Formats: sequence, structure tokens, C-alpha cells
Amino acid sequence: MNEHARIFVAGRRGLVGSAILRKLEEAGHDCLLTATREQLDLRDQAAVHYWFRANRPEYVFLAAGTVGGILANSTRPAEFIYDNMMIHATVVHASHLFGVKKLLYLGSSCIYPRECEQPMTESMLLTAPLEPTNEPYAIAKIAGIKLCQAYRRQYGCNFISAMPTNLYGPNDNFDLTSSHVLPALIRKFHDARLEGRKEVVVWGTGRPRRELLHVDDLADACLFLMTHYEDESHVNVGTGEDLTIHELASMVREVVYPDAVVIFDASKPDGSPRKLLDVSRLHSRGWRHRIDLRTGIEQTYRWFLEHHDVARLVAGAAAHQHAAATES
Ligand code: GFB
Repeated sequence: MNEHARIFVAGRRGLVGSAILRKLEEAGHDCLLTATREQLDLRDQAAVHYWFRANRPEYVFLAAGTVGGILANSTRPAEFIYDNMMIHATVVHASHLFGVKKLLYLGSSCIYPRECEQPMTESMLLTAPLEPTNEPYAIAKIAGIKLCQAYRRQYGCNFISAMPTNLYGPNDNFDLTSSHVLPALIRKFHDARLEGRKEVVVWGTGRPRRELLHVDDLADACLFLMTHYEDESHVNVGTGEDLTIHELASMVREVVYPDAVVIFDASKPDGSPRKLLDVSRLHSRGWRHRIDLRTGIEQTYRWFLEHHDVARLVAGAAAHQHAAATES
């Protein structure tokens, strides 16, 4: 993948897509093809074929999708399964039809069973029932893995899959109705400090454990895999370390609002009790993460303060409410 290669980053505005774009630009790549959601609906096969025929990408980072935390997954299951299945099927098929040299598909650690031996190895896929709160999304992500493997077997496509753990970092989603835990905690402690409130409500019991990888580390792993990984099996991408939600909330409180008091709302779902990835396959290929969690939280909060004014958050929430109202 030389610096003049035609590279398509699907999902350029998202947490992952924007990080991959930053990494590619840093590495000197000068032919980066992107299309926003308004320019190209990746669920629309005719539009995607037209775009691929016109732009002829040689490499594809498939980081586009409808994503969200435990609340969004629980309340919008049809969007999560339909959008993601359509995006994966359309982009993978177009990549085959138009001769893409290599495609990297990004899944998620929720593909593994709820009651899974920890840490979870790649071979544990489909060995037991999934976590109910995000099963529709997980089914769509598993289908993406199987798509890439099937096109590799039948057509010889060089399509690979990476399964990242929970991610965070710049350009994350801080809207409380759809965000993942870490950006939600940053937002909650930030708002409480600004509004002079002492108490911050954290969902669940605080006992579940989560592994958190900074998205710049993930982007670095994606470029590494695009260059060095050619196998059929998907590959886990993570830090290999996890902590409880209680410990995570304490870490965010120290960074954002040390005087706050944390209250746990056990009426909210905990989701998977634990989903620590076994990252030995990736480590054996020579890649490891670099950004430690405390540093990553500090850097993400700085980004939040510089970029996420209240107006945008309010607009985002209002847009979401409007969308919900027009759908009902
Ligand atoms: O990150 P999260 O929303 O999703 O929730 P999952 C992780 C844990 O954080 C759960 C707790 O135990 C939540 O109860 N939590 C505490 C909170 N306070 C909050 C809060 O204010 N907001 C949120 N969102 N959580 C996701 C899947 O599962 O994992 C995605 O839903 C994706 O599809 C992602 O696969 C990697 O980690 O439980």
C-alpha cells in the first residue's frame, strides 16, 4: 500500500474512520477517497456500485456503520441490524466486483458469547448465546466476518477482519442517549461540574468489566494489519487489560471532576459481565497498543473541551428527538 494508492475509508466522520484518516495522512498517503453519509448511502447497492466504478479504490477500510452503547443497542435493534448488514454486504460485494486489492472490515468485541471464558480468543466465536442487549448488532457484525471469509474462499478476495474492543478518543459520540460508556462518563462529570451538581449517576452496578482501547491505537493497528495480515481468521485488537465500570468512573472523576460523588443506578442494564479480548494473535505478529488509559482519558477530555461546545450537543440531542418523533 504505497503512498499514492487509492484508499477508501468508509465511515470517515466516525470515531474509527476519522482516526484511520489521520493515521493515513500522517503516513503520507495522498490519494484518500472518502464519501460522507449524505454523498453516498452505503446501504444503496446501485449508488455504491456507481461510486466504486467512478473512483476505483484499491484498498478499503470498512469502518462505517450504525453504532452505539448499551441504551442505543437496546432501543434501536432494527436500525442496528439492518444498517450494518446492508453496509457490509454492499461494500464487500462492490469491493469484489471492482477489484479492490485488499479490504479491512471492522467488527466489534460484542460478537463473542455473553458467558465466555476470559480472555476471549478468536476461536470462541459462535460457541454460545450472545449478549441480549446487543444481539442484533452482533449478528450483523458476525455476518460481516463470514462475508469476508466467503469472498476469500470463493473468489480469492484479500479481505480481512479485525475485532476491536470498546473504543474511545477524539471525535467520539458524547450524546448520552447513544454514546458508549467512556464518552458518557466524561460528559456526565463535565456537565455536573459546570452545573455545580455533586452527584453523577452511573448506570448499572459498576461491577461489569470493560477493556478500553484508544482509537488512535486502533487506527495504528488497522494500518499494521492492512500491510502485514493476510489470514482468513478475524483478529482481536485490544489492550489485553480491563477494569470495572466502578474503577473507570473513578478514573474519569479524577480527571474531570474530583469533588463529584458517584451514584450507581442498578435499574439500568449492566450488559456483558466481562468481554476481555485475548490479543496474543496480534501481539505475536508484532503489534501492541501504546496509549495507557489514564493518558487517553486526559487527552480525550482535552479534545472534548476544545471541540464539543454545548450548542452542538444540544443540536445533536434535538436532531435525535426529531428523528425519533418523525419515525413514530
Ligand atoms: O459502553 P456500553 O454502553 O456498551 O456500556 P457495552 C458498558 C457498561 O457501562 C455497561 C455501563 O455495564 C453500562 O451499564 N455504563 C455506566 C454506561 N454508565 C453508563 C452510561 O452513562 N452510558 C453507557 N453507555 N454505559 C457495547 C455494545 O456494549 O460494546 C456495542 O453495545 C459495541 O454495540 C461496544 O459492541 C464495543 O460495552 O456493554
